[in-house]
Amino acid sequence: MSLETIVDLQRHPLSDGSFRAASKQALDQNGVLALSGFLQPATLAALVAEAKRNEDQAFFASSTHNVYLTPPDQRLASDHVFNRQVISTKGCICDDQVEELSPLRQLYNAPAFQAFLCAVLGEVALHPYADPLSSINIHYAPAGKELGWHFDNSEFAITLLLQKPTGGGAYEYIKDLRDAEQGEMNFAGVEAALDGRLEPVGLDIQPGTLVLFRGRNALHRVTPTQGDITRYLVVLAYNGEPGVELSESARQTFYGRVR
Ligand SMILES: O=C(O)CCC(=O)C(=O)O
Ligand SMILES: [Fe+2]
Repeated sequence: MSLETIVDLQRHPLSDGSFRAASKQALDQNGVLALSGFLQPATLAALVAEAKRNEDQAFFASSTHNVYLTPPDQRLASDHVFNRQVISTKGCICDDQVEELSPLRQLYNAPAFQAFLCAVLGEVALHPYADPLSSINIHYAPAGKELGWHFDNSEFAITLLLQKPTGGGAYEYIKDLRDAEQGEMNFAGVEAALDGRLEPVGLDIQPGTLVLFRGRNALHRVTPTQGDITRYLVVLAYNGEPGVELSESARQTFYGRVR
């Protein structure tokens, strides 16, 4: 299957210099880039069917986690913001459960797609996660399920919304809330966010939209789904360096296993 049967390249000419420049500018300015109608309608329909077919394999998170996706720090009080627990209940299937012939694998590996991402992200090359679970995930959020506030392990993430619920399921974020590269955790800012004293930005997108976001320093969450249409969302995860694994605590929380 060629890339143009997966991606609407008329609307989103991934190899075009000015398209790349505009995309990079949007990402740098907003911390998020949303390309609507990215997936070709037939591919979107095939991916919804694929997600549905494999829904019964999903693991649903049931433990809590801190926003940094790390184990608690015993030296800090249990009510310290570092140790504050939030709830994630969404389900997920991992890379090793994504179908061998899925268009998601073709998109993930396509040189022209990766070259576009590199140009927009300012990376030299992209590498899959070194663990067998984390590169391609499909998330499932039926009624009442959510993804709690967190910062990503990875610098950036790419998502594709496949199916949008009637209500809820909204992606919300607060940009530049910490500076992980400088070791700045910004406990005061995170506490303000968790207490609802900072107004998050909401991103309202339609199925078939590709979203690229820098989630390492932006606090973000997905609100609980309302109604009986399950939210289906794909995450395509890459790293700027080879050999990186998702942390074991994050894998345990979201996959229920580490391998
Ligand atoms: O479901 C989404 O839109 C965002 C997913 C996300 O933040 C994550 O997988 O870390
Ligand atoms: Fe995230």
